[in-house]
Amino acid sequence: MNTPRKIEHQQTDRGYVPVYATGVVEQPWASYSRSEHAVWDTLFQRQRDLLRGRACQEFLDGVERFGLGDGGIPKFAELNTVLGAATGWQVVAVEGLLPDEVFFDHLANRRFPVSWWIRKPDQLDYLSEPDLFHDLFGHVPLLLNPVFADYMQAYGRGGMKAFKIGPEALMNLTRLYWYTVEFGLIRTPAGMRIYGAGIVSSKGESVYSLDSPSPNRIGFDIERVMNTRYRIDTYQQTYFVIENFEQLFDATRPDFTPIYARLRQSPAHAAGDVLDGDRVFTRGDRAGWATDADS
Ligand code: HBI
Ligand code: FE
Repeated sequence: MNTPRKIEHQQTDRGYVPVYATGVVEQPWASYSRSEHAVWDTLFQRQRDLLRGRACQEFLDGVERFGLGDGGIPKFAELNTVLGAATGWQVVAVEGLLPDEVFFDHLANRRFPVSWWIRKPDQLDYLSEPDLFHDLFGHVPLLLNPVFADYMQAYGRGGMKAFKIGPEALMNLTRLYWYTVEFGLIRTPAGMRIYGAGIVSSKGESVYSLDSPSPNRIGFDIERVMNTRYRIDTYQQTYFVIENFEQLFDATRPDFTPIYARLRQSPAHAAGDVLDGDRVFTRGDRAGWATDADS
């Protein structure tokens, strides 16, 4: 991994930490408290038990291969030995959300940014920004799957191009990330399964996304997804379903420029819309949906 250049020391509640040009810091593993390790163990055991029969097998296999349940917050350096050998990806510790272009550059270079801090015991069920549990447990196991790993790098490259095109293209790509990497479902012979990080790291949504009659579940189509607004503050009103990870990676092969041009001509769909051309697996009954504006 090409270690980014150090640029400054940033004051955090653990004193001064070196922050690199691309937001990368060292994982302060030795300074995690017993309570922080216990938060990881609590969240891990709860989600592992809940996700049996709910998360896709590729995700569950990744969790086992990394030994994420061995007790306490994992050491990124140890995970990177396994991850680097499998798909050339590396986990890098960061302070939190990064500017889009910095984030895309990491993905384009097979570096996945993981927040070095973990939520407090009183934040188990909701927090405003992705923490170590969301990023590491939610996103990293699937990076051991070669096709999904290729998709994530292709997404990062697409993000670098979209960033140069402009805000509408960026929004189209952000929606693609949201409805696949964060909240995606996948069909399997045993039924629908979860692969999205935002779902597998959430106790409530791990159940709601598969069991609730409220949301729509619609077949994945990249233009449909890029043109559909989403919910930040509630469970999703629509989940998009892929057949397999190859379908996802293949969707990133064409140049997106003509897609962006077409989408600029058509108003975005509301998060809960069901359209004539949709492949509808479940038409939601909309129970409990928020009525305020989508993002
Ligand atoms: N930064 N650290 C971090 N993690 C993310 O998941 C992330 C980000 N910056 C931007 C971002 N995600 C989203 O805008 C993506 O849709 C690009
Ligand atoms: Fe995420």
